[in-house]
Amino acid sequence: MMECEKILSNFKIEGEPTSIVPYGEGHINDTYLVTTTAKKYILQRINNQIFKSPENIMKNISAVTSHLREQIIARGGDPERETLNIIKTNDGENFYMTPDEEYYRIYVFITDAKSHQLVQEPIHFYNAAKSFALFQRQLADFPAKSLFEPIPNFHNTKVRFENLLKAVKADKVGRVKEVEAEIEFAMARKDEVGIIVDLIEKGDIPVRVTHNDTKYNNIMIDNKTGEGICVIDLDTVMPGSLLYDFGDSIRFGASSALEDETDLSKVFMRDELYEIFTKGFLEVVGDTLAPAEIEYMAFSAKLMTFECGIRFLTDYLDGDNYFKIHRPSHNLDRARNQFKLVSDMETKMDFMKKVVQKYI
Ligand code: ADP
Ligand code: GN1
Ligand code: MG
Repeated sequence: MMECEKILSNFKIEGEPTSIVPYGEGHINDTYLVTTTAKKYILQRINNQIFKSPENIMKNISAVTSHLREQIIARGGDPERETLNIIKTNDGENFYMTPDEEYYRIYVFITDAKSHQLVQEPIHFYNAAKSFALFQRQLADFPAKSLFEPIPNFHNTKVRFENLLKAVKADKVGRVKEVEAEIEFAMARKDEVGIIVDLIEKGDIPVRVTHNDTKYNNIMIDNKTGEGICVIDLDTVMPGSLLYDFGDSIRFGASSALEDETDLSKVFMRDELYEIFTKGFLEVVGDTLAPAEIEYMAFSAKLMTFECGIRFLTDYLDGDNYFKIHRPSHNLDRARNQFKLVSDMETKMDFMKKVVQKYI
């Protein structure tokens, strides 16, 4: 608490801090809810093992939120709630670096809204779809080249697959023998890992400014209206494919269970959630899609799920250095869960493609 208070004293926050508590279920940063005598804030320690240049990340977020802010104001929205608002340090910076090089930032806490781990009402997921799609649409005229790439090859599934192979070969912590079935599952799909990156390279799929981490818990759902009020977690905003955002949304939000559910009989894609998300997403960006984007939407859901599965598996084999874990088998449980979803989507690919055709 003392340490946190010292950190807070470097920021231009209103009121005196009354409590600081760990908050949220993100896998990457350390997040705290700060309550002061005046208002609430989100304090985050940026994971600088993963984000090697927090300074550039904050430049990205500052530029992107300024751009969004203008658009929100122009359409008569509330810029305090509909985008992240960075609180400056006393020196006017977007982050504070401690003497031992830890990086902290503060955002205004978005009130009267929550981020959920599971979809409670299908309408919320429809609203999330519209918000994630609007996020992209609003960034269509943002100068993509001005963005720093926070994690190179973030959704390059080919590179992710190569990383898995390297981890298998290295077998750093002796876990390979335990996960032969999962490695086999991944190997059986190796021919698919290049499909989207190759289409981007050929120019068939356009590069846009995308969010790249469109988990359902990265959107704030308004408590009263159920609208997707604000897209949060902007660390990975960078040039990418619209299919990354669509696919990753389905991966997490259309699942019947939490990402780490171990009873795999409970893990499948909820068809009605897939459909309603696709409907909402296409209502907002459908008119901007290239033919290859339309063709590969359904596939992107499967590919993003597969990619996430191999990332969890790779991290398990590497000794759990990347994602936060709360039990030794956590990354393996997550990988198995994602692979179960992949299998389920494979049986539903015709349906998934038909849904895209229905709403385009
Ligand atoms: P991570 O990168 O670790 O996932 P996030 O930026 O997603 O971190 O934050 C973790 C959680 O904190 C979110 O899921 C959400 O519940 C909460 N959160 C983050 N920013 C805000 C905000 N501005 N207002 C309210 N809650 C927030
Ligand atoms: C991480 O930060 P968070 O928890 O929203 C990860 C995503 C993964 C996701 C899996 C920067 O997201 O790429 O899809 O976990 N973020 C980063 O749940 O790697
Ligand atoms: Mg998050």
